[in-house]
Amino acid sequence: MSQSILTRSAPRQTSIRHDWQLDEIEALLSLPFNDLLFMAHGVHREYHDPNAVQISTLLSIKTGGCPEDCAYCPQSARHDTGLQRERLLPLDDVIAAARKARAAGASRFCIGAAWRNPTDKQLDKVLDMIVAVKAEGLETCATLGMLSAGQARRLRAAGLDYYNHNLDTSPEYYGKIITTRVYRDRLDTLAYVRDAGMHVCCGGILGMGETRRDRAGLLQQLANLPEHPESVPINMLVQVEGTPLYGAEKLDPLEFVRTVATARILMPKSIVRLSAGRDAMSDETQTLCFFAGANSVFYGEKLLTTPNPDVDQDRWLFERLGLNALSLHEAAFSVEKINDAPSRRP
Ligand code: SAM
Ligand code: DTB
Ligand code: SF4
Repeated sequence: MSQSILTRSAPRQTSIRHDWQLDEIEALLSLPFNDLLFMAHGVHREYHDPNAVQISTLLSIKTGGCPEDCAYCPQSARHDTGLQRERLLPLDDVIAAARKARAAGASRFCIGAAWRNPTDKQLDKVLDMIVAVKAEGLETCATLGMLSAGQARRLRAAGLDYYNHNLDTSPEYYGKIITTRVYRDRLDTLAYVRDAGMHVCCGGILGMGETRRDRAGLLQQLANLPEHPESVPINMLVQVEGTPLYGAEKLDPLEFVRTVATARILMPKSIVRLSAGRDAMSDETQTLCFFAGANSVFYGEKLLTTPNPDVDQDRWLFERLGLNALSLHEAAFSVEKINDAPSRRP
């Protein structure tokens, strides 16, 4: 266990809030960079082992042909991206991929489907996959689109640990990106997931032409949920030719780091995942994100359909930074124990 000596016995001062105002969040995002990173890193150390990074692996179980019109997504049937549509993967392929992910050191295996929502018949097949992946000793996560309350309960009963469902952007900007569903639909699914007793994985995408105020708006929605999502994936848009957002003005990487830092301050306990977009990101930008409070990545050469840094490249980065790829549950638990131990010195 790699508990940093610098975190030991640090009392927690940052409280968990759910009443963040938009202006407050925008003010954080606009702080001088060093002040923002100093604050975010301080919060990070209060709640997490600063030298631990959790690794998750993604598998697309149903690729392409999605009826939704998300302007960023290569899997929408409405955009001509040249992506080959595929049928639902057979169970054995999913098990083989989970074994490979575990052998590479992943602690969580996430399956994704290009659906608006699963039908009950499709869900039956996914439930078998969840049972099988759990039997391999991995935490399970799924992202299948919108769910009914009953579907959320069935997923939980099968043993699903996390459900990923992103808000993607601010409520105000959402209509510019997606017209086939509304923000409320996303919030409803998140509530069903929570009520069913699953952990929530919810974040968004930056670099879609949104303003800083929109980024603040996204973070406000996440931070003011009744409970903070356990995982908050922050994606940098992967620009795919054929999607409406291909050619959009690129976001300044330092603005991306600012958003990660602000997410860490607003949601101290959550695991903040540096998600899509790492392939086009410098090691230095990623390093700043880890300093700012990111403590999870997707590992493996492919996300769902787009490239991700290869495993050797990531290992080399972690080695240079002294970051340990371990189960963050384990790491968070150990910090919890240290901080909350009755024998703790003041
Ligand atoms: N269809 C389901 C849904 O939309 O909820 C699950 C799969 S969908 C691909 C999962 C998430 O991937 C989206 O919510 C979005 O945040 C992210 N995503 C998709 N395309 C992306 C891209 N080109 N760049 C960055 N993130 C992307
Ligand atoms: C998330 O926030 N990012 C991941 C995961 N959740 C499912 C997906 C990224 C997808 C990037 C585009 C692709 O590979 O198709
Ligand atoms: Fe479909 Fe999900 Fe892609 Fe939207 S993000 S087009 S819902 S696969």
